[in-house]
Amino acid sequence: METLRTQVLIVGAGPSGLMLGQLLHKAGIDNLIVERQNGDYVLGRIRAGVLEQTTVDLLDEAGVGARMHAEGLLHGGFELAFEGQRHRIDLQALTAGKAVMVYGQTEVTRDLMEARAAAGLQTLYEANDVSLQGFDGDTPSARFKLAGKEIEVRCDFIAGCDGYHGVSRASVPEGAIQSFEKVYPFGWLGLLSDTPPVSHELIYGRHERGFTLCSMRSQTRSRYYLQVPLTDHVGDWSDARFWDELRRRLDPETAAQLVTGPSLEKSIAPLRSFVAEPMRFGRLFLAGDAAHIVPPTGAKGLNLAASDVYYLWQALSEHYRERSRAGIEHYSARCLSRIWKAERFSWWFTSLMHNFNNEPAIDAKLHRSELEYLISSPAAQTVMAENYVGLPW
Ligand code: RFL
Ligand code: PHB
Repeated sequence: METLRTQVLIVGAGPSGLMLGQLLHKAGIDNLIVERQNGDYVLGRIRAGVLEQTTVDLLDEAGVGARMHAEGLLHGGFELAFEGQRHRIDLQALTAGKAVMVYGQTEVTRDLMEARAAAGLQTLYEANDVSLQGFDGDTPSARFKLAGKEIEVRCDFIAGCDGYHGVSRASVPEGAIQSFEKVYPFGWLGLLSDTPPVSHELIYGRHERGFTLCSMRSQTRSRYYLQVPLTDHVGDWSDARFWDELRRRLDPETAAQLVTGPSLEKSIAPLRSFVAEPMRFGRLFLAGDAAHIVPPTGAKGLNLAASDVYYLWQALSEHYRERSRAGIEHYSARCLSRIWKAERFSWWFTSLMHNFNNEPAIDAKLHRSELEYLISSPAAQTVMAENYVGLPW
């Protein structure tokens, strides 16, 4: 067995792991990433599209912001659509000038991967059977197989950035962790196409046939989502069926603007609210989707991953710089305070905009009334805008 040594071992080369690796490197802290998949697979997952200002700032801090600023689209508002009408939520006016950045997770990941390679930092891709040991004591380590070879990595800390299905959370003894979970009775069918977006801002739509989201990756690339039953498969949805269904759920004016084309990607994602507490077990930290999931309606998942990474980077920097344990001790509570607020917002926005099967008639009436209140009340819109642009760290 080959033995390697690093200060921080990061499990998972998604956005959380790559962001953390870059920030630790800038702080002079040695790190190694182990990833189960290959790099192309990680880049092939089409996910988030909306970055909060604080996430943009963190990517700048990590030294990977240049292409994002050149190619990303700043959005000062979005639209809510229901009953054939669109209503703008003016984020900038409601939050004293804040906006969000539309820049795909794929691009964030690519920028981070390139920066990591340029800095000569090591990522071990296609690592199999990763197992974690000793994190409850002073000598944590990980073992895995790489091209048939057994490898052990000894480290000071392990950062579990390996997503919802990763090994890190699963390595924690059952009695030490508590999970809170809600699974929604529908999924999102996403379609990516090289067609101009139907509108210059995002449109979140409530419709009796189900929720729709019109989003984008650039002026020439669109991303659309449809609420679908959990029993549906991607194979059930030809491109033509997708576009027909989307058109039916849009107001006539928007539907008339829709430009369709062949899909580059189509996938169905289930919707879930999930939090695991606490987020630190001795020398093992969980960050990003490894510790929590939000339904995508509020665009919070990647942004929460960024705030976890920020707190962890601060905690580890303090430890190595000042031998202080304060950041490490407070890591979990700091993260969870922000996470629960984003969980609340994502659950609320999801409940408001989706069609729940067998929903009692009164619930549908209450949702409609809430939407009407929202579009008529600057106070209610301010609450929504403050959450959408992102709560402070
Ligand atoms: P990831 O991206 O899942 O990466 C985890 C990595 O760990 C690897 N891994 C392992 N490696 C080694 N050993 C093991 N045993 C391993 N097990 C797993 C995996 O291969 C993977 O590479 O988690 P991370 O880095 O925490 O990032 C989280 C984000 O990906 C996620 O929160 C967002 O995509 C959520 N999300 C959105 N977030 C936003 O902020 N704004 C959005 O607009 C937004 N839209 C979305 C979304 C997620 C979606 N889906 C499909 C879930 C839209 C959708 C449709
Ligand atoms: C996306 O563009 O993928 C996207 C945008 C906003 C969301 C969720 C996903 O709320």
